[in-house]
Amino acid sequence: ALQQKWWKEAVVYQVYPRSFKDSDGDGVGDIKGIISKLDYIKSLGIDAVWLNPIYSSPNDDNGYDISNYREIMKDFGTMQDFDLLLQEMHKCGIKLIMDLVVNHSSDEHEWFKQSRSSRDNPYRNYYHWWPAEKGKPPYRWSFFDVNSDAWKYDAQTNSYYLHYFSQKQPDLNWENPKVRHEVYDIMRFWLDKGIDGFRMDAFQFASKDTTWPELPKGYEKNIIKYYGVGPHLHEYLQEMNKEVFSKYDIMTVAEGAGSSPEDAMLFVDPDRKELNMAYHFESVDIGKHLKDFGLVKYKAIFSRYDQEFKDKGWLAIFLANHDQPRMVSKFGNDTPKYRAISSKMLSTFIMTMRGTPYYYYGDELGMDNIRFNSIEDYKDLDTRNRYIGLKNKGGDLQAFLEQQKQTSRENGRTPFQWDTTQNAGFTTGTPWLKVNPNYQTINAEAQEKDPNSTLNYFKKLVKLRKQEPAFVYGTYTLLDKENPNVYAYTRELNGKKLLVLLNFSDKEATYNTGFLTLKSKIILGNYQDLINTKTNMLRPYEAKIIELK
Ligand code: TEU
Repeated sequence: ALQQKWWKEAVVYQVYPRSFKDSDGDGVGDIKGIISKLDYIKSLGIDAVWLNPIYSSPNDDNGYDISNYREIMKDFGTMQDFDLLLQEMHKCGIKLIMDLVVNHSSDEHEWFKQSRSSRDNPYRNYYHWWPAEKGKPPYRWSFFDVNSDAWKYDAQTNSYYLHYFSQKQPDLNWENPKVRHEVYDIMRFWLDKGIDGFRMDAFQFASKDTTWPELPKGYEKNIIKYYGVGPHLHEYLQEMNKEVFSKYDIMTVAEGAGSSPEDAMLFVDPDRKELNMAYHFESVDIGKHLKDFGLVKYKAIFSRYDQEFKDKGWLAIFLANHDQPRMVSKFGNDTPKYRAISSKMLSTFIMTMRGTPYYYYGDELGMDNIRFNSIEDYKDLDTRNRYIGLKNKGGDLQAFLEQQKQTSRENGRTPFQWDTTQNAGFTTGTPWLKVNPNYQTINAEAQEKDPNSTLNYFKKLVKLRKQEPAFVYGTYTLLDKENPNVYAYTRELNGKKLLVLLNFSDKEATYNTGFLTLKSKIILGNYQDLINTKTNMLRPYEAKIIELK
């Protein structure tokens, strides 16, 4: 039987601090802003908040480039603000999960400044260097580099340094025990303040084959296979567990966990003493929209992972985060007619699957993609650098911008829509990123008053999950596997059997689960009238949770 743990029973709400609430009118969200909205966060009924990085950073990649791991970013406030936030959250019974970004630091971190200054500097081996007299290093692909080249020439020591992400995010050398112990110290610094866990950013990439072999042509199309789970990764995680995690009652989650359910298990098998749970990218790396990818294949991904995890280990369930477009725009339907109903259907999915739900701020309102028209609107280096790269190659910029309207991760980073006042109540100044003009209709204030809003529906789902252990620990069984429109499954624990029916299409859809449900009780549904009009039929984007008798 699965072990009971608080982090398996928790619902995690992700706050993107830059865009949540600005308290001082500089257009950037901050810690005081979050504190001022703790009542709202508490009203959701969630258990834990995962906060994206709030450490000092020149913000090349919105805080994922850290220049001091023990300081708070000026835009976000002070260490005093942070201590207050943690204290106030704990008073409300909410736990705080911090982002730990240690595959790389900022190039403005003191370690890197030292490291690049001379070849014999004591910090030289904190990063990966390749002396230029050996020629060009074997090609390494980079996520954010304009030329997709992860080696950057640095004239000061006539050497190249490695950066899987941007030029301002040099990769730390995890083979160096000094680096590892510096990181453990940083982790203790935050854990001793009383935080409740870490999300391990890009950590699957931390270990590299430092003999730098040539990789096969086109390997970047399968990047996780080549960059994820390097030769010593699991040794590092075990050491980290022994040195740090085992001494605290916390939760840890791997962002990315190799390229298969078997890979993922190795991160979280409790016997191995590494991390608590993992989230994989297979179910989000499906291209532009789920309807093009196909529901049958999509269901198969979740079912395959669940199969591997049925007896041990634990996964996170998510449809969106700050690296993704908005959930409803990618997996649902954000036209006015279906936006709310399909948002509710997707929330039903996240909250009834096996795994800890990670729910992204604003999805409870059904916030959708902003779809910027111009490159000037984008602030994200991901979109901007790819645009420049394409421009240099003479590529089709118009087509690129069109595609970004659907896929850019900045679609998911627009300011939270609080009310109908200026800038949706996010800031009194000029917001760092445009506010979605639909805030006049989509905002928290209006939805709090409307009993049928996506917000109130989400709260019901959270309550239901908290009341019903079958949603946490119950076995998952996929039904009607080949159905291209309906995702149907049961969750079952100690004789209690819950049936979840989700119509992912904009048409009426039939299903065949093999159960007679006419007499069963519908516990929750996203349509106002819960009556079954026709048997074995769901209305467009309908979601139902039924207790089978
Ligand atoms: O993302 C790591 C990651 O693996 C990326 O591939 C991610 O899928 C990509 O950014 C999508 O465009 C983490 C953070 O979540 C991301 O925000 C950071 O930019 C990145 O690390 C570098 O720290």
